Amino acid sequence: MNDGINQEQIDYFRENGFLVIENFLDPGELAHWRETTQEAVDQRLETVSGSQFSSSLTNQGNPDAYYAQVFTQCLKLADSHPGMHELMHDPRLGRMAATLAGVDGIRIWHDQALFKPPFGNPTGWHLDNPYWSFSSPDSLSIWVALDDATRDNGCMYYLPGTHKTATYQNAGIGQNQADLFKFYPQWRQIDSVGCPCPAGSAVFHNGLAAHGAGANMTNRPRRAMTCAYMPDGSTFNGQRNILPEEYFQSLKVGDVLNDDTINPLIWPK
Ligand SMILES: O=C(O)CCC(=O)C(=O)O
Ligand SMILES: [Fe+2]
Repeated sequence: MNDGINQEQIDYFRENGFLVIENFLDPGELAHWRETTQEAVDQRLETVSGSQFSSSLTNQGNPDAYYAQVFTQCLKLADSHPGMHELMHDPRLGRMAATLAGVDGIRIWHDQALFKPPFGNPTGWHLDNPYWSFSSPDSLSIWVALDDATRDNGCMYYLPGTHKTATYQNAGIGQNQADLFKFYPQWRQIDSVGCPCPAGSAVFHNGLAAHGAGANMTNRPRRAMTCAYMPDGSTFNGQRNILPEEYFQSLKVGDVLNDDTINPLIWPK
């Protein structure tokens, strides 16, 4: 694993809100991440098919819905798959995330597999942090390409620097690619940067950086494994997102989100 982060990379990330890590996984690690993620996703889809939990653990409740065809989304796979638990709890990932964010400690907010299906819909421009139960200028995610992500099959695109001017207004991932610009009309002046990623490479992005992905125009899936991170010490903002109902009910706005089972501290261990 190419887990070193140098000052130039930190500067680039803080300036632009995203950073590509080339050759993040070596070929052996890539094979292991692919196999583990595919198995965890297959298991999840089997477990939830037809069950009442389908809406919270995957977006495939109605496979014909527009959003279900943006990607197959499986959340919190580390909770149900031991191999995925091991991959996501790797302290090297935590150190990279904490270093880029410039924070002492980092917790997993949630992992999620995002498999854009063959001929899948584009991922509309959006921000991530406004979905989550804490608000932080330092939240971030890693997005690991398990297949070559290209301009043909839905690689990631970013609007550089938008994390610096983002408020918490968000459009969500809907059918209109451009809904986000209703809230941020000034961002229409910014040229997007596509980030084609060979399999095994990764991109980090700040949770307030505007991003999206193109349609998958190929007949093959574009698989990615991702993990979102919360700086240690972040506080509850009133939104439920992935929080279990009982825990959510017990929280007051401003409480520190420090439950080690739900949001494990992966750096420092
Ligand atoms: O994989 C995609 O198409 C979108 C990924 C994304 O929005 C994210 O990782 O935050
Ligand atoms: Fe996102």
